[in-house]
Amino acid sequence: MANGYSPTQVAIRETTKTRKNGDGTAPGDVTKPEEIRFGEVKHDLPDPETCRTVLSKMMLIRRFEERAGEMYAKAKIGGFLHLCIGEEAAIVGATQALRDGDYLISTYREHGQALARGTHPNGVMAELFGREDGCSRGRGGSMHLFDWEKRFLGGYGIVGGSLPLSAGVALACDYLETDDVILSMMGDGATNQGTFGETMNLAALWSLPVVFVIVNNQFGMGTALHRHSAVTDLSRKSEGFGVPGTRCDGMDALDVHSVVSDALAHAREQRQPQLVEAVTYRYRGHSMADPEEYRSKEEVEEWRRRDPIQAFARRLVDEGVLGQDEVEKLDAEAIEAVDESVKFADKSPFPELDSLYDDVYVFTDEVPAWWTVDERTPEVHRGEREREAGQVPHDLAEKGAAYAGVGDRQARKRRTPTDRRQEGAQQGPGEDGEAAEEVEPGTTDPATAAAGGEVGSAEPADEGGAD
Ligand SMILES: Cc1ncc(C[n+]2csc(CCOP(=O)(O)OP(=O)(O)O)c2C)c(N)n1
Ligand SMILES: [Mg+2]
Repeated sequence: MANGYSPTQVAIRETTKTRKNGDGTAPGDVTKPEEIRFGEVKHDLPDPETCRTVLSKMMLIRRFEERAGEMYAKAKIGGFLHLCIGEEAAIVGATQALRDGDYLISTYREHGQALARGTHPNGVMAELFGREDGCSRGRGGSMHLFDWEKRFLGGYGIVGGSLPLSAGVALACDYLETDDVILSMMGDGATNQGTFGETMNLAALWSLPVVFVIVNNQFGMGTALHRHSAVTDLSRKSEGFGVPGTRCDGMDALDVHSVVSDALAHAREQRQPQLVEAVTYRYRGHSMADPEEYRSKEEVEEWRRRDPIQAFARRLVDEGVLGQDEVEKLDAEAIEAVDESVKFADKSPFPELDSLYDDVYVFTDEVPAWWTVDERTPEVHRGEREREAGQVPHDLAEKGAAYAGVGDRQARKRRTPTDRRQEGAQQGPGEDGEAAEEVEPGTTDPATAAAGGEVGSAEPADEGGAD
């Protein structure tokens, strides 16, 4: 398609063709394929070892994500799951430009970042499974991978929420008089958050060593870029705040690597923040529950033809760096590593219920857990009573608190307003009494029906929720 758009997007453009974006472009000028030069060779190949590393990392991410999707379908993974299939070149190209001492922070779509940075696939898969051997010890799940050794400061569930944190880390790098830099990756949707402007302003004002990378996959959930952002050339969005930006081909790991390397060098040496927009595409839905009604199959197919892994592998074979058999071997190794990670995750135990309050930064009388007292005083010190905190979830479970009996559907049922009314009626004013008898999930009692609800239907929101 001449303009790089699917029929759906063209149709949308037709209905809005008199409208101009805030940057003066028409809504259809979003991708500017001629500027990005998708599919063109822009850089010479690096040395063979680097080529091999880049290709195998992209393959590992692709195979890992495919398998994670399957594991989600088998209910091995709960909560939300956001896959980055299609975005591998943006992720590997950017992270390969980092030094070991640099920091990386990302969004909830961050499995690829963790793997690219070197977190073992076993630890990543175990985290998705919510297991003790996960890289966040099973507490974080898909959206909150973390690996301090690799200086990967995590996924983050709040869109734009990681941006101020990255400015803080950059300030710390300066404060500690290191020449470390932080790479702060976000989605296109995050550029509409207030935190975007606030962070750009402070980063420029305080000359912070941070490089922002926008992984522009062209959608914020089901909303296309030109429908959620007035300025669609996202590399220009930070300029007014004093942070210069550059655009690159997010389907070409070498282009991303080149542009991000320059930005990192500038941030490191000149102590000036930089922004890079990598234009890419996500092949899969926003999360696993996305019916993808906002785009056509043809559009996705069109982007699949620019596949970053296939294109890179083809080039390596064409230029004689790798034989086709070696490409296949690397792919087989990626599959093997992912198979192994699934076995590892399956064997890893769930965290002990007693450890529920470990590492929680809260201290009240009700929740004795991790607290911050002056370690020089004679009172209880951090860690001394942590293990006792396990009694709390047991007590809660005995009282039938919501979620306390993990795995027991009946116990997980939230109490509805009707339940509470029934309890109140049984207890009578000012009396203590046992809770009302539980109503079978899925049954409707007259009072609830009148209020338009169904007793026992309020399961914890999973993928049916808004995310
Ligand atoms: C502050 C906030 N608002 C809304 C949401 C719900 N939400 C989750 S992902 C998302 C879209 C973000 O899109 P983008 O930044 O482009 O990242 P992508 O998912 O494409 O990687 C939204 C609105 C949220 N998590 N946080
Ligand atoms: Mg996006």
